[in-house]
Amino acid sequence: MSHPSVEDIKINSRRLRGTMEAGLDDAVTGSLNFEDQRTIKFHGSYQQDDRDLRDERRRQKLEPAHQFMIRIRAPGGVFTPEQWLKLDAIATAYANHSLRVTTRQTFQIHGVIKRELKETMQAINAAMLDTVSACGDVNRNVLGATNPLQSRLHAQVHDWAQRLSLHFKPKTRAYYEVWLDEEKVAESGQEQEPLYGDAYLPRKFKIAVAVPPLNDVDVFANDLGLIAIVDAAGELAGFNVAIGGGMGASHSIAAHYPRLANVIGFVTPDQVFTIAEAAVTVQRDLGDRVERKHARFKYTIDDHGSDKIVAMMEERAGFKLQPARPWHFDHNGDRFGWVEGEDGHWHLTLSVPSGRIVDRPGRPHLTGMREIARVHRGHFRMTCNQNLIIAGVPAAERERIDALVAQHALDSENKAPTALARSAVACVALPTCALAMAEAERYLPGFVGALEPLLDKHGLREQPILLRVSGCPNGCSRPYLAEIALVGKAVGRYNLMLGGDHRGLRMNTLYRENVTEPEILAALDPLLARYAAEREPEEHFGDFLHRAGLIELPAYPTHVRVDPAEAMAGASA
Ligand code: SRM
Ligand code: SF4
Repeated sequence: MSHPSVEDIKINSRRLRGTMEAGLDDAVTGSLNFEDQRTIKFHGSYQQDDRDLRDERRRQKLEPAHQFMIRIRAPGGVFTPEQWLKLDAIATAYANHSLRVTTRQTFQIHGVIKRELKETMQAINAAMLDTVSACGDVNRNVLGATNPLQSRLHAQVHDWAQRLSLHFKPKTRAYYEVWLDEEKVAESGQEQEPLYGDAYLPRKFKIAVAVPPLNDVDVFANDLGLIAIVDAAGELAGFNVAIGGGMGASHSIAAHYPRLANVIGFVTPDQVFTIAEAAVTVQRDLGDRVERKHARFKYTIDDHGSDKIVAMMEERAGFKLQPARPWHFDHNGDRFGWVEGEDGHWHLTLSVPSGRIVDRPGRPHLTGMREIARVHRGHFRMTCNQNLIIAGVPAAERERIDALVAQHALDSENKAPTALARSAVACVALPTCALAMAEAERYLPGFVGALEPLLDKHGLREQPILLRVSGCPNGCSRPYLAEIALVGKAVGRYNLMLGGDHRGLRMNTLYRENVTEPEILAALDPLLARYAAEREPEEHFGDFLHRAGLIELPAYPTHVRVDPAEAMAGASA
């Protein structure tokens, strides 16, 4: 029997209700039916199965070990200590005893069984959090810059992220009925969705707000990027607008490619919602509703031409974009350790290996963060590089936080032997991700360990080289923006991509295809040797590879949409 298309499922879902309530009550299986597995994504959850157990369960003629991943909607990535404690309790009671910071600065929990799914959703709600639109063909978690130095701007940007998230939240009450037992009213299932319409968007849509000089949100990887522009008095003048970023690709299918957003102009703060709505609705109306792999905004833009899309956006918005204003990004990473913010509070950024907060022998990170949340009076900020900031600490409290950090080895990764290890990012991949072709999160420590002797040999221990690992070409760790990236092809085999920059402005390119760890190390050794010997002062690895002519720009049909040199000078591409 063939399954209905996702487009049909959305339209027939009675505004994202489907048959989920009955499915949750069905005790015979740990799974939802095909349609509801698609619909539940809009509620922030994915049905998965433990892939480590898949073969064994098949042998035993058991259904797969079905379980659910839940993703929180947290625009700007800020959590209170009370919320932390509640999430920790949820992860411990219902999930796999870990909290996973994602590359979109929120939390995922894994391993929730169907029988406990509703209880878990209710517990999340009791923490004053929700999971609406964390997944699905709608606007996703809105990213906001986390730079702790700019406390005042951070508050503003966080507010923008919140408001944008709210603005693009679907109007359906499905979430509240299915999970929170909200009473059904006459129009249940027929709510108006003025922004999205009956079939929602063709595909996910992502928005990020960056504050130069840090591009910690990787703004150009988003469907809609907003780059805050500050005037001479330090006030927010508005935003440069960039459209059409996306990392998803397929191995060997040239038509599926990553793309950096192109900057199309500048808007004042009062124009932001209008232009964002114009982008979303143009994509809603023009995006590909037949081939999902070709349905992101980036393809709509490339198929119709950026000029046409911008003209349509301007027409819908009712105003012309101003020319883009100068901006400059220094880098797209996090700065670790304590810094004092403009507001006099202190902020401690901790490097979290692949964002996984869990108790391991000698590194009781989940317990440690629980202890900190019990005494901390500020808040916690998640970064888009899967790290966390204990934010808003009064000077007098630093010692107490430091003691808890040390006691629970929460700074173990801040003290990692190489700068590369501290900033590395890896997606979840196996065992929970259904699309993983190779390990990523579980492989990162081993790979970083294997690279260490090479970095040592060439005196590059403290050189910040950006490494990102993804278990498949979908690019959840934004690997195509890394100086060194491994993109999974099969178990133990990766495409080695090289030459991204450290500002999120240039994509890397394929250097070796389908290689194993020894082959990767053998390929990197001479490049690192030349880099160590020939680099110019302050020159980064990715930039060096290009200057030395050791790699070329990528062969994607559209590749670098923002020329780094122009971007440095503030021009738009
Ligand atoms: Fe992602 C799908 C995990 C950020 C591009 N992503 C998935 C799924 C849900 C697999 C699936 O569809 O069955 C993964 C769940 C794994 C698991 O077990 O948890 C998954 N993506 C993640 C996270 C958790 C990676 C991480 O280690 O942090 C990130 C969650 C973000 C969040 O909180 O919302 C995550 N995913 C990203 C990013 C990075 C970003 O947004 O800045 C990208 C690249 C940007 C983009 O969207 O183009 C990304 N994920 C994808 C794609 C490719 C989409 C495409 O255009 O082709 C897929 C596959 C799909 O949607 O079909 C995907
Ligand atoms: Fe899964 Fe691939 Fe995303 Fe990694 S990049 S989490 S393997 S979909």
